Amino acid sequence: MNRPLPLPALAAAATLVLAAAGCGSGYGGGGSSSSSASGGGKTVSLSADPGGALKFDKSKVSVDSGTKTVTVQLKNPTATPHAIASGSQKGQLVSKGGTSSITLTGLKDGTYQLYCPVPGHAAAGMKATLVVGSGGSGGSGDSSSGSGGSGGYGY
Ligand SMILES: [Cu+2]
Repeated sequence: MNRPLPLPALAAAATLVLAAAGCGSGYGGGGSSSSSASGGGKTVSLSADPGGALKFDKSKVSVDSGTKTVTVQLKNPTATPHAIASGSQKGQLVSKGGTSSITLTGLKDGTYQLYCPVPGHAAAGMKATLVVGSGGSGGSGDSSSGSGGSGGYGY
């Protein structure tokens, strides 16, 4: 009546399931970070003006043409809180010794505005331009004039 259970087989099956689950989650996390490293992702660094002026240490940072992912880091050596932002993406507000960063994805050749989102700072000059490619005037001109024209017709 008692059928002997194939214990070693059960144990092996359970081990396989656990191993598969472990691999799935582990590889998912690793995949995204390795793709940003191998997929042309770049990191550019800025610093808030060490003297306390409301500006960055550079007004322009550039990355190679075709770069789709850029991590922008802002170091803040001053006691005034600052952060880095671009468009609607805002990095963490940091004060002395901190680094604020954002990662911009899906970029095309062209120019992107970087700024400090603290009220008044960008207006006072705390901003910079991220250039993807060689200035990108051709590329960005294409897309903006194209969509403007079709928008008019659509209405
Ligand atoms: Cu600021």
